[in-house]
Amino acid sequence: MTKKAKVYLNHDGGVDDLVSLFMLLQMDNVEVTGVSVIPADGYLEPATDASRKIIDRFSTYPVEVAKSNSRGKNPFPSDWRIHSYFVDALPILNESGMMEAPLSELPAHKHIIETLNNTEEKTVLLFTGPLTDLSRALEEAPEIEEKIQRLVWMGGTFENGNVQEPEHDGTAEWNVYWDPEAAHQIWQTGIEIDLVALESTNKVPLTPAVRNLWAKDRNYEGVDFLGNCYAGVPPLVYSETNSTYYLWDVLTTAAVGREDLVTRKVVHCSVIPDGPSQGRTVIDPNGKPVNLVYDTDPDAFFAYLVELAKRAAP
Ligand code: AGV
Ligand code: CA
Repeated sequence: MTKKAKVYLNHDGGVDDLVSLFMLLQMDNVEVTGVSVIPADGYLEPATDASRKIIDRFSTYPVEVAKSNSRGKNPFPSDWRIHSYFVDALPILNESGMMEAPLSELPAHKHIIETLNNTEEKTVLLFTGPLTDLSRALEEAPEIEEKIQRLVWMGGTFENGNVQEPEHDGTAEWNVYWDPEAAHQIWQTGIEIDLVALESTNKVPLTPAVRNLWAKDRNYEGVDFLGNCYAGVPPLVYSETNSTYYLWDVLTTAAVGREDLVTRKVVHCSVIPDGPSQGRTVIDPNGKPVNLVYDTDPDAFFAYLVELAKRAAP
């Protein structure tokens, strides 16, 4: 048997962040070494509680959760952040009335340092929100760079951005925009990055057809959980709006469990740290080489998602 990859997840409490945690826990080729929650696209308390309840309900092994005390430069709209309360309140996560997954006393960035140091092998860092905690961890303990196998990040785009905010030109992706300086900082390191950009996540929108697929299999507890999570967010029907939901983080997470689901190419790029294009990732011959994940096979991806969800609680 091949060895399980050690994966540490830092997420920011959106619906797809929490579904990502759920999926990661079902992968037989992955061991989750720790989880931390940053209050970017969600609120800290419900996102942390929901994470612990997902571990309680759907993990076969113990996983510790840590809260971040990081704050971003450009806050997410509260209309989006509020979704973390919805997932936390789902009956399936509250049936036992308990919350047993251990909560670390350390803030997320210190929890990252501790977990990497306590893990013998190199760790795959999976970030489905901004990079603030990683940037703070490296500032405090630069030596942990050697314990990182690679960073798989949902972030960035070289096409249209998804930030529609005053004083911004719309070229950035939100996870970069929330803390552009953190991303800029990580681009100065030697860490290998798989950048799951909007180019690929645009191919996996939430649609009524996808919802129907999950509804058909709702007799599986895990698939019912998926359907319920995504019942709280708007699908793509006629044309995209500012609130249309994609499976951004879930595709990113799937790319960890099944590398063949996505297509990569190396691009040299940098991050704009301030001004009207802050958070934009740009092609730059003198920039950092990253593995840009720009394409996927949506059918294979959705099939993998359902396969994992069925495994959770048949
Ligand atoms: O830009 C995508 C990132 C992903 O990590 N997040 C959502 C995913 O968790 C921000 C975001 C962009 N558009 C959104 C977002 C929307 N319409 N609703 C909620 N979050
Ligand atoms: Ca996210």
